Amino acid sequence: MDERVLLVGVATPLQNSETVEEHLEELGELVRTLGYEVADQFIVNRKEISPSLYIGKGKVQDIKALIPMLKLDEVIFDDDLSPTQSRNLEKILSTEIRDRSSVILEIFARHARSKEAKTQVELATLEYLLPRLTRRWTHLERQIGGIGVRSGAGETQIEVDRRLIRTRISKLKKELKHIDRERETQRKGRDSYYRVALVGYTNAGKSTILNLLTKSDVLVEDKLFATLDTTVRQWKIDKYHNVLLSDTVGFIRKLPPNLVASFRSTLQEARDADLILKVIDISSPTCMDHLNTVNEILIQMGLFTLPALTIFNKIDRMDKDLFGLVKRDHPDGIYISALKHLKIDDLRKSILDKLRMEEMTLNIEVPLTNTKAIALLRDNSMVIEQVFEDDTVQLKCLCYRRVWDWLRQRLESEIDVLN
Ligand SMILES: Nc1nc2c(ncn2[C@@H]2O[C@H](COP(=O)(O)OP(=O)(O)OP(=O)(O)O)[C@@H](O)[C@H]2O)c(=O)[nH]1
Ligand SMILES: [Mg+2]
Repeated sequence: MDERVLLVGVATPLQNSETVEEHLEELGELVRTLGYEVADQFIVNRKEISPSLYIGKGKVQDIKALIPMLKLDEVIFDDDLSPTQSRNLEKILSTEIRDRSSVILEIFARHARSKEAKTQVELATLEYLLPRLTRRWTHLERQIGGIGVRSGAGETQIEVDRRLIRTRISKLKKELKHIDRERETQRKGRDSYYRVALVGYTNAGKSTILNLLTKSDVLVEDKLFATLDTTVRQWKIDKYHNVLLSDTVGFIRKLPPNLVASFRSTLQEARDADLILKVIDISSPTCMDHLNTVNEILIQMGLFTLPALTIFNKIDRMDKDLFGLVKRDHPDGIYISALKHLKIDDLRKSILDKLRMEEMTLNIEVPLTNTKAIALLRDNSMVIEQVFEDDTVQLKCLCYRRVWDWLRQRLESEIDVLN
């Protein structure tokens, strides 16, 4: 039978109960992604967070009374609990206590397919568990079963477990470095492409857009964190340009920080991008919060200043009033439906406009005997015209500025570069 859970959120002077309700709604989605059943929600009003119990003693007793009544298997808090808070709560409630981070970690673990994703999730899970070993973690322990850690055991055992975990963490970090180097090698040779990265909230439609534009078949599902690995595909955006489009792991508010850190290399594709496409699901009533979260994570990753376009997807099922509001604040946004193929040409044209800003047209004359220079130009730019004269060829090429810096140096040793 499905596990039955109670979701708990805390409204404070800084966070009103309406916001908390929305956050619990989302936590509910996360929990359902794991196949659990949400029995009820519980919102507590507090002036400040209690360091020992997170919420007040009286409310803890109220929750305790609900456990047999609602036949609860778990109580899940929307915010991260400190190791002390979760330990104390577990003692009083004698049931499994979790927080949003541990739910997200479990989803990631279930959806991880590649070795890289698995390694990243295991690392994030162990870092999350390390300070919290004094309790039982039925679900997360299953994920890391391999190393024989028994949390919730006696003090000496915990010391042993901590050591095991630390050793494992450094091993995983080494493995990730290794995978990172391999990825670096793959990335070489992609320099002469314009690189576009899809980023955005989970379930916004990133993979759907990639599939539509590049005629691929990346997994698309109406569930959170369907994609964990990065996919890069070529897209012929017009007659002259092939763009590299990448799709990667989605974001969500309150994403565990060590998860973001572990997925650094997966997100590397976005780091190397010439253009970021922020994909927002405009059919969600909280789409503006999603945009804020996306921006915050981009700031954390140091990517906020990269050229970007904001794409509002799913216009086929949006609320007309919300559309008016969003459009007023984001007149430059691109409004599409990837599923219904609406306004996709707007998206293509906007990307092309950005691309052209990074591109220059070169006219270069090369002696026909200089095959090396001709090959350099052909490999690193797009030759759109060639006029042969007696013993030279006049090439008209399109080249990205960042490529030209490098190409120019290479060419200078071969020929006189005029412009
Ligand atoms: N109505 C509607 N649904 C869409 C649209 N685009 C995508 N979807 C649906 O939204 C759900 C999520 O789409 P994905 O492409 O998997 O989303 P994603 O951003 O890749 O999600 P993650 O990989 O989980 O981060 C799927 O059920 C899609 O069919 C759209 O334009 N309109
Ligand atoms: Mg996806």
